[in-house]
Amino acid sequence: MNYKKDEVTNLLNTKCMNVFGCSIDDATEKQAYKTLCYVVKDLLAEKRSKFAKQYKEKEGKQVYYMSMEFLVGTSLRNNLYNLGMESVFKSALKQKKIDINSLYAMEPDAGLGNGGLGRLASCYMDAMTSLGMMGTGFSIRYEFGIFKQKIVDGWQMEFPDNWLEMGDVWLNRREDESFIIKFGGTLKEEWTDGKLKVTHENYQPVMAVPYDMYISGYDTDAVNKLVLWSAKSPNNLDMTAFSRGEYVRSLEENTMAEVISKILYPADDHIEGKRLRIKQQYLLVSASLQSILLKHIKKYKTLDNLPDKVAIHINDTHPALCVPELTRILIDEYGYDWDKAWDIVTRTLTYTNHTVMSEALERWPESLFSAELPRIYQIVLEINRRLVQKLNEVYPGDIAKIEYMSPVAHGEVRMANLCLAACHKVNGVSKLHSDILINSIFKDYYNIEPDKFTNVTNGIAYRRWLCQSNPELASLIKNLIGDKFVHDATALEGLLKYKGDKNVLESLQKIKLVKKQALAKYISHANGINVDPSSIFDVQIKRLHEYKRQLLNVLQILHMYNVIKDNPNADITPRTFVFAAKASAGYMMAKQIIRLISAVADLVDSDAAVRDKIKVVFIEDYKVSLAEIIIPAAEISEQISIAGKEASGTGNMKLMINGAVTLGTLDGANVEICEQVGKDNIFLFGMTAPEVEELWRKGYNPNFFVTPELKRVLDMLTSGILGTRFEDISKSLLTNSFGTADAYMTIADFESYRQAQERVGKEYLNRDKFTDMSLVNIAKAGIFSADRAVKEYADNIWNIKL
Ligand code: 6GP
Repeated sequence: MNYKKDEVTNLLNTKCMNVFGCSIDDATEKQAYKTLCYVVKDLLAEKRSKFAKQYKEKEGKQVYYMSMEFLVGTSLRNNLYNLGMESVFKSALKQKKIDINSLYAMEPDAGLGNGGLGRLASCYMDAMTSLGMMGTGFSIRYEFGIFKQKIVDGWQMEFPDNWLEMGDVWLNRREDESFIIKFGGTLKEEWTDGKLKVTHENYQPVMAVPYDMYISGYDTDAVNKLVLWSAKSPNNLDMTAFSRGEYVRSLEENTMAEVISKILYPADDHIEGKRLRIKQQYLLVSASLQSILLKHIKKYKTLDNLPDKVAIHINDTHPALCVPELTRILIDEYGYDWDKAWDIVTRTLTYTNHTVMSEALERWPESLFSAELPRIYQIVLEINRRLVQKLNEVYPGDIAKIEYMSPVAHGEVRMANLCLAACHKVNGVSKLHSDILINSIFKDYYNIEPDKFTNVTNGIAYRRWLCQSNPELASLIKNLIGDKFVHDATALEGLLKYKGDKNVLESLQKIKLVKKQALAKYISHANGINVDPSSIFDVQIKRLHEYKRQLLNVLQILHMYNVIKDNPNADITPRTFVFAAKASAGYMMAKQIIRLISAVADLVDSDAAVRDKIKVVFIEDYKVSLAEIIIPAAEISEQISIAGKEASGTGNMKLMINGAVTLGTLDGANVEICEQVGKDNIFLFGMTAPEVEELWRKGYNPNFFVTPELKRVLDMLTSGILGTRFEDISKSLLTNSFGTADAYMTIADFESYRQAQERVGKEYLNRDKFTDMSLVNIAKAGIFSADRAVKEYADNIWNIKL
């Protein structure tokens, strides 16, 4: 958008006067921040209205992206950047003696997600918008997003994240577009004219109120919306009840309804089968579908063409209730018969799986499901009945297989099977992951409908992760290869011609140093620890989960500690190990691992012989805005999950595009990163996914893999040297019975990891060679852009022409 400085000043003044009754000169910092956000929101609203009008006339197909999570992070800088107005606002504010950076710093992260899948959803909203697509995200307006983490004496403590206080500036409430959602109750069945009519009675109504958040894209006419539903009681204050003394009870009912959208469940890659969670899921699904269909019918006067005009995407199984709910609405509210309704449902819905971890495969006890959602349950049973009938023809008599594939079996409703039965496209999120899906957990479905399955390797909103988080690097790249890469990430390959160019390598090193200094400053402020910016910054930042193997990293650090203790003059390249990770609140082993990291940090720091060679830092409260500080400073990107378990990873891509070299297993998208950069530009170690499988088959006994060095490290866990004795961790690695010891094969991969870490230390000494590796990583990161991924979704999954 083209605005001059004076015009921007005018906008700010007028808005400030309207909202706060003073000019921007007299505003407090908080008022200035809110004014700026409101002005930006108005600009987006104006663009949105033009875009929506154009799109309506075109009658183009649109995407609805249903996700229980969107990890938005901050929006202000991103919106200004996307509108191309950062510098004009900066100078207008500067004239008023306001530093735009201090306003940026006031914005809380919208942390409406746990990690991978939620951040991916936000990256895809950015890409859909930048590509000019009409894409709407649907989720929940959690009053409290992902908890704030503090580490107290090594323990993770969780505190509520009251993000709305400053974050609600971006939201537009649209009360008049609310919908009623029905929970519980009973069903009345009547046959009239040979047709069964089901009426849902005695239910508890909850109102779903939408809040819109605009999503901007880079250099595009499009502005999209993220619609967040909030639960509200539909009962107004009942004065009769009040006079009967039942006021408190009626208020209690209100509160119960409103609890639904209070808080994000803080668990990723595993489920919590709680009543409130299923209510959240149904609120999201039912409200969104009612709104989509109402809009569609207004425009086209029919729902027959829904699959031609609308793609509804199910982001992991959390919104899988879309399957029965869409069927229900078509039948109960729009009078379709089963076959026609099911045809529309199956041609409209698509599904992405984000994990193979069995504890994440959502299942609900039938008793809970049927009590909360009686009509939906009835529909699920009918879907199941018809499916089983069909499967009996394909696999006659193979009861075990049919049961395995059924949405309802053994007293449970299984959400993944519901998606597999209904969605016309199903995808994994990296080549390896998609292969694992069709060769193992979804194999039986794949065998009957192979064309349904496809892969879209994840991608990132690289303009946020490179251009905005690391403007220094972006500007160097622009100077070298021009600015085509800002639109088309594959243009980054142009950097390859600077391989071995001394000047360029020096500039890259200088920029890395600046970003490392910035992170060092943050660490000194946040942790009170001084780290040396000339040491290697070795970074593992992601959720804490055993399969991600932060533990492997820590064990190797203890080994380095021993090497230095044995020989204080050992040739060890100084290293700063940075961790940041939230553990799901009830995940005890993950919390123990955080405690171990803190204990190792203390041990290393308390030892004069070691502290100059290694530092261990656990930065609290990992979130999008913190990642934006850590990632540009990273030199080694730890992606060390047990092969076969990390579906893709996206941090690996963000780190790569900022020049960090991956130290990783051949897992998830690491495989494709390796394909891109070649084996010389990545530090690989460990077993491959088939080797892991093979070892399980043969029978894995970790004790056979314990080397003398590792034995020494493992003994330290329980010797008391760490202050605390980490018996649980030690046991989980070595002595669990029933063959479950070391379920993530940390011990089997240790030696190979140790050697890889040794290589890292050595190769870093040749700074130009290492920087060359870094350059290749930046140059080859283009394929991992969300623009590419979303184009693939449009082509292969949503059937949308761009
Ligand atoms: C994550 C996967 O663990 C990660 O590998 C992937 O990159 C990301 O999804 C995006 O695809 N999974 C989740 O966040 C999750 O909750 C149920 O899966």
